[in-house]
Amino acid sequence: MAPTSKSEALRAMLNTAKPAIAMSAHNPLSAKLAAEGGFDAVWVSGFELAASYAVPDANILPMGTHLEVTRSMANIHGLDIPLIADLDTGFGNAINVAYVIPQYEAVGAAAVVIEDKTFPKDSSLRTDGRQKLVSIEEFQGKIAAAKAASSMLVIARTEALIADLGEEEALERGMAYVEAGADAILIHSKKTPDEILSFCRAWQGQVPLVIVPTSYPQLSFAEIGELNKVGLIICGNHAIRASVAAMKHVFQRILKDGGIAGVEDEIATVSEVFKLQGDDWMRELERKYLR
Ligand code: SPV
Ligand code: MG
Repeated sequence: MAPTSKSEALRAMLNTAKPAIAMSAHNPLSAKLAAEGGFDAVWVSGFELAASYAVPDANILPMGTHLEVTRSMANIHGLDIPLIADLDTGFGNAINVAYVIPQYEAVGAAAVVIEDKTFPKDSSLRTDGRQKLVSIEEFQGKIAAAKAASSMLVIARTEALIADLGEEEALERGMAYVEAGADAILIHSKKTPDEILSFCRAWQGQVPLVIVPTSYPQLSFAEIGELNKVGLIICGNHAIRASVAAMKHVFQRILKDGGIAGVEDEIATVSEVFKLQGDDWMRELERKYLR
């Protein structure tokens, strides 16, 4: 699929009565597992990628690392799932955004998310994190620069609730970002569901909302659909957290057992991994071309 058709496919999925579900990924393998698992889209998560390098999610990794993993996901043979790239703050100001956005479209992203924090950012989920926002006008400039630079969906993310600025400020920012051309508004929150429920009910903007329910996991997808405001739900970090839990368990068990036999039934088989590596396609190539 050409980038434009991928973004159009994603746009068509943003149905507020039945929100699309994106799964996070930190490498092509996790993206492939998300696609094969039935998710509508892949969230190329900055948090997951940073965690996979064992560094904080605070613009420690260079933009090129995130761009390269996005490219690698888009190039998985036979995989055609929209990629939503988490661009943090856009790696600088509106000028940086103008340079960065076409590069993401060129590697095959369908959408980008840009957040209204200052660069360098800090993780929204971090207790006592450094949550400072740029002005509404400055962020409108970044959205306009992003929109002008590609045909991808531009999702504007406000961190007003994360920065404890209150619902009124969050609503004002959301509306201002729609005015600047945003295709959807990601409203992030790390409190009980009440904060996000109240925001969603108050939202009168003409574009769908996007949420990342990490901190209020009790809210089901069906309940979110009933609000009729959210077009996309992002499972923000479940690939990396699942991997960490599984690896810890297996590593501990191997040392405790003094051998690898005990975990055999708990881990993927080698042939399953071959399959994920696209072994079927390589066999086809071997048959066709190796002489
Ligand atoms: C990410 O997954 O990188 C996100 C979501 O931006 S959060 O970590 O909740 O900020
Ligand atoms: Mg992020």
